[in-house]
Amino acid sequence: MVHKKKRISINSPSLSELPPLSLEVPDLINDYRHYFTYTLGQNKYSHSVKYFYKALALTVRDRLMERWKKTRYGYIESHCKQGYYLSLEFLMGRALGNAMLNIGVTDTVEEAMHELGIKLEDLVEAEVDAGLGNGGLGRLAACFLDSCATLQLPVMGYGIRYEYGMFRQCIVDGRQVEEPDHWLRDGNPWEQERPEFTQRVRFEGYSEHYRTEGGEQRVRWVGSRDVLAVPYDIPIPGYRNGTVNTLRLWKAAATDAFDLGEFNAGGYAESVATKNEAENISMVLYPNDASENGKVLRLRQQYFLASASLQDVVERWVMVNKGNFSDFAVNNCFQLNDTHPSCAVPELMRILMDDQGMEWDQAWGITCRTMAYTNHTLLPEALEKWPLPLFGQLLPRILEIILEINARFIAEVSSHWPGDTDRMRRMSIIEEGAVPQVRMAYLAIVGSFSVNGVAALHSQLLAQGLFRDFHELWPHKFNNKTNGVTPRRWIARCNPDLSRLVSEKIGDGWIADLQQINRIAGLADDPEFRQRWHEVKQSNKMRLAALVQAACNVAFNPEALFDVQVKRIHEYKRQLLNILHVIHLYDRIKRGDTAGWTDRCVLIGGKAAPGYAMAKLIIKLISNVAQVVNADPAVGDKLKVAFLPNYSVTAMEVICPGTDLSEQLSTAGKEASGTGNMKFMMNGAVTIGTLDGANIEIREEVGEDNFFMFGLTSEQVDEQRWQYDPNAIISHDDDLQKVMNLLRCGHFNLFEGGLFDPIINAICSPYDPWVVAADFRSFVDAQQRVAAAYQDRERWTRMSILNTACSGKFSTDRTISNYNEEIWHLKPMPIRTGE
Ligand code: 26Q
Repeated sequence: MVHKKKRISINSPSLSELPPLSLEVPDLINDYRHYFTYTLGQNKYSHSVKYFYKALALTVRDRLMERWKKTRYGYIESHCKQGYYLSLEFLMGRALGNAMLNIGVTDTVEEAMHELGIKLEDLVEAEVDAGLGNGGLGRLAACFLDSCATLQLPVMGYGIRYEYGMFRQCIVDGRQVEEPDHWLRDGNPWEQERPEFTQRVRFEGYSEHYRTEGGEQRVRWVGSRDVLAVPYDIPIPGYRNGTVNTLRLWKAAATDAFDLGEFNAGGYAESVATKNEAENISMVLYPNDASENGKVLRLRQQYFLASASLQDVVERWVMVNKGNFSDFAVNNCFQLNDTHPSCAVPELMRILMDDQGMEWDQAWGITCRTMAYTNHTLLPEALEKWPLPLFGQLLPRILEIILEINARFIAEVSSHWPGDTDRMRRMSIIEEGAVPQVRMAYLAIVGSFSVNGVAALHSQLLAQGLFRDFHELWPHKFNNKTNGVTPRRWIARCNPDLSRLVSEKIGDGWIADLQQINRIAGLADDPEFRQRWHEVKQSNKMRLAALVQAACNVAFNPEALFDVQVKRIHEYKRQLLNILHVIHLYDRIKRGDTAGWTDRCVLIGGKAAPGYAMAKLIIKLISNVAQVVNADPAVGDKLKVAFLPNYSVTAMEVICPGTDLSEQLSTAGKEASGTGNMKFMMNGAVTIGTLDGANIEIREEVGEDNFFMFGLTSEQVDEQRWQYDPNAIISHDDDLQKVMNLLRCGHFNLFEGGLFDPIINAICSPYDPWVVAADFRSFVDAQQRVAAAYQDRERWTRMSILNTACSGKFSTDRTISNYNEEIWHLKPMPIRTGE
């Protein structure tokens, strides 16, 4: 099972030295045939598209392999500083199209397939998404890897190889039903198992203090139940630069059968059955995008990732540096994607002290010089906490280290603010209470040299609110890194027509340097360019309309305004506000108030956490409203509404190019950044949005004339709270009153009385944290301005062009350059090509 110890020494440097593989059509065809026939055992009677896809994936993968090897050699031989992105989620989506784009073989492969009578697009469509993430945080990790490889930075991703990714969402009778996503069923051609780098991760047991033969005090973790972590490596190609970085995903495996007996007095079969307990760790991704506290399996996952990854890095370090750690901190940096991997802080302490024999002070000096923490939420209820007793049961040695970190930290607070016991209580990593809790964010802050938010407003609110005390103590740790998205997947790959048009005018330098796309701003007033821009948008809208027709059986007319909101379903994201506006439009049509009407197609999509009842009810309301609106002949083409099931990375690749209006409606001060907003902007959608997260920076870049802003500011939201009276707002607003009446009278739930009462009550509650009613008027007015703007096609097209033109800031290449210049300090590592 574990081949780790068995090594043979073969001195044959030429063994792995081969000439680079050809990218010419005939050679691609040859390799394709070889895989199809010999590796996959297919023949002329084969019909399953899966094999046709797989043969191509293997052909393309071969072209990554030599670059991958060269990249690895480059990093090893230069002894350069390396970065590690630790994340419980990597929402990669499909790999084939992206790999072909990045190594520059799309056209030749298309030609090769054409000669074989195969349509490339059919094969690309046969790939399943790697959906190892919930939403923004997971997709950000995937975009970051693309940019690190494109900037040739030595960064490795570390994550978990979940057997089941994000659930598949079906809509049955208007309600969400979850189905398991067994994405590995047909194998994964992009992964390479590397059992020789297997690590052992401990759980349970207890810690034992002992003296070494030399008389030193040491600690060891004994009586533990261990789990093996087996790495699977996935290649991450940079954009046309020869670099191929690595994403290493860990799979949990039971230690071999002999060990099982030790814990199990029962029989052999029972013993083997306990393998499940170990292997469960990497079985399934938790589908909550706000923490669901207290699930021990989740904590197992988190420690499993942190421990396996750190042991892996330290093992490589020891191999090369022979146990000399003096340069470890200058040569390694770990970026923690939220608090989920923050066990990395005490785990590195444990490895350095217990395994490597270091003293506390030296280990601590190394740890808090190598860890950096990114926060992704402002909602206090989403801050991760673990009950101390549970923590101590599962990870006794780790808790012991956390308590020591905390004791030393509290001493520091006390010397900084003598006698301020209230502050000590507030800042303690351990929250007091009937059941004390470990505050993971505080652990991450104390153990890191950098703490960042993900948009300007978010970082500012962190420093003034959630982490105020820490900001006062260590202002130098706090910084902002505004999010981005990769322009390779989110323009070049998903919008080929737009890419061609842009490249025809300004060349294709924008793909690796998105600031260049600003050069098309000068063409916004060129009638011919505008016409072509409009034609591209229309053809992308037809593609989206086809998707909606197939998935929802609703006919979207491409002449209408395509109004889209896709993201996780959450009260703070206010899909409710969107549907209230839809009901308002429906009401206007029924009243005959349609002078100067703009036809509109509203698309809403996103998954609800399976246990989040309110979010699920919002999906049901959207579905019911859609049904009533779409079936009403009096509405006709004026308004169409659809809920798109199973929103995913791949769906977004069709959605964002075909969108006119991007809905970014979060209550101000609640959305840390948002990244869907950036994908829409890049593809020429205009935003209607609140002053929240990165919306603020989007508006700054594109100018207020090309952005539809509405709603309260985050300060106003906070002030409102004390005097918030939604019922007064409703009674003073005829439009809102009519909407509420339609909801109350059961117009959208004729046979299920009271179904939407929880929603009605939430809107009418003076304690509604999301102040939906407060922003209704402002939202409807902004939508009216949108409708008027859309009627002026020239004006709208100009706005659309300017949105794309001004999106340069939101490339993850910029984000990653900021991380590197201000946090990581890694040197780009060019790859020697042409050897
Ligand atoms: C934690 C503990 C237990 C179970 C689940 C979780 C968990 C899982 C995922 C908690 C949070 C998440 C995901 C959060 C997320 O996606 N946040 C989003 O991050 C984006 C990238 O920075 C931002 O753009 C969004 O504003 C933010 O909501």
